[in-house]
Amino acid sequence: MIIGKDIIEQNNKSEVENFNSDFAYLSDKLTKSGANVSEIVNKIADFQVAIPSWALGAGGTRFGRFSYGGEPSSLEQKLEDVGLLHALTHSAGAVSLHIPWDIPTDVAAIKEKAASHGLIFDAMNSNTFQDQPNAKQSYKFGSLNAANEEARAYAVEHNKEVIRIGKELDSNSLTVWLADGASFPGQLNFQTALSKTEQSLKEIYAGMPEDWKLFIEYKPYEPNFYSTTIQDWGTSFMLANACGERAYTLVDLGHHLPNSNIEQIVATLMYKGKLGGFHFNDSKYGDDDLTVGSIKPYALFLIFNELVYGIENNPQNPYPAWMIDASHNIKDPLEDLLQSLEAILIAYAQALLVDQKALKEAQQNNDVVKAQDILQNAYRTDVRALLRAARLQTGAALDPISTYRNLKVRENLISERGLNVKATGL
Ligand code: PSV
Ligand code: MN
Ligand code: MN
Repeated sequence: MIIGKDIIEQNNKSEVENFNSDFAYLSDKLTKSGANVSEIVNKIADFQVAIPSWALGAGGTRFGRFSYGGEPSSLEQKLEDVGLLHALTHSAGAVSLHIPWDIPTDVAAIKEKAASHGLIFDAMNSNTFQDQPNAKQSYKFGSLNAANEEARAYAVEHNKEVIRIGKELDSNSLTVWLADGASFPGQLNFQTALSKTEQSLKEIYAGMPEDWKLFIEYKPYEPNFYSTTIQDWGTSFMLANACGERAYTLVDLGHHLPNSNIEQIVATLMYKGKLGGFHFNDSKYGDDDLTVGSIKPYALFLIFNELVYGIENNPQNPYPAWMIDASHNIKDPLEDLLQSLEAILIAYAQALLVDQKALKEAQQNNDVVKAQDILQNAYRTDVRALLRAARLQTGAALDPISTYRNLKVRENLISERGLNVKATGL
C-alpha cells in the first residue's frame, strides 16, 4: 500500500480550519514572547527519526506473543511499512536494519525500494545475542567478551559482515548492543571480560570504512541479571575512547536504573563530543520499550533540553543519530510508532521554546525559581499546532493517526499480506 500526497491533502481538508485557528493563537503568543516561530517550525520539519526494522511487528514478551495481522514478513515489506510512516509524518525518513534478520537478497532492488519511499539506511545493528541456525560457535557464554577465542572471533567477524552489508546499502554507522555478562557471581572475571570486549571492539572499529561511526550501547541488566559487561555510559565512554575518534556512546532511554539522571548523562557526553546515537522509548521499571513519552514526558523534555543545548553549543559532538527502539505487545505497531514520533517532536518543540538566554541569566543570578519557571513554561506549552504546521509545510498528514485509520491502512495490509504473518525480529 502506498499513500500519495493527494490522498493526504484530501484528508487534511477537514482539519485545516481547526489547525488555522490553533496555530494563529499559538504563533501570536510565542511571537510576543520573543520566539522565532517559523524557525522552530522549520527545525521540527527537518527532524528525522530512524525506524528500526524490528519494531514493525508485534514483539510480545517472554510469556507470549499475540500476533498482529498484516505484519511485514520480508525486508521489502518492512521498507513499505516505514514508507507509510514517512508518508504520513515526513519525520521517519530512515530505517535501521538488524542483521541477520534483514539480510538483503537483492541489494539494488532494496536500495531502489527505500529510495522510492524517501528512506535512507541509518545505523546497522549486529546480533551476537542469539545463536542462528547452523551457527559454528555459540554465544551462550558471551560474544565480544567470550573466554572462548573461537566464539569471540566469530562474533567479531559477524560485525565485520554487518559492516560489509551496510556499506552496500550506503549506511555509515554500526550500533553494537551486547547481551554479554554474567548471571551469577563468579561466572566471569570482570577485568578479563572487559579487556576482551575492548579488544573485539577495536578489531571491529579497525574494520570500518573511514567515514563510518561506531555506536556502543550500554545496558545495566537483562538478559544477564548479575552483571553486564558494558553496563553503563561510563564503560561505553571508556571503550569508545579506547577505539578512537569515530566511536561513540549510544544512549537508549530504557537502559538505565530507575531515577537515573539521563539528561545529565546526555550533557556530559555531548560536552566530551561522544554522544553518537540515541534510542527513544519509555519505561516505568527497566528496558520496557514502551511508547515514547507515555510514562515520563517531563523527563523526556528535560533530556531534549540538554540535546538542544548540546546541538547548539557543542560543535565537538556530531549531530546524533535518532532512532525509536520500541516493542509492541498489544497495539498496532504502526500506530504506536506514530504516537512515538509525535511524542518525540513534542518534546523537541518544547525544548526549542526554552529561552536559553534568560535561563543562563537566571542561573548566573542563582534565581532558582526563575530557572525552573523558564523550563516549566516551555514544557507546559501545548506545541501540537507547531507540529501540525511542520507537517502541513512538508505535505504530511495533519493528524497522522486519524488519517491512518480513515485510510484503513491496517485492514489493507491484512488483506495484502494475510492475518497470520509474523515479522522477523525480536
Ligand atoms: C535490547 O535491550 C535492545 O532493545 C537494545 O536496546 C538494542 O538496541 C535492540 O535490542 C536491538 O538489538
Ligand atoms: Mn536500543
Ligand atoms: Mn533495549
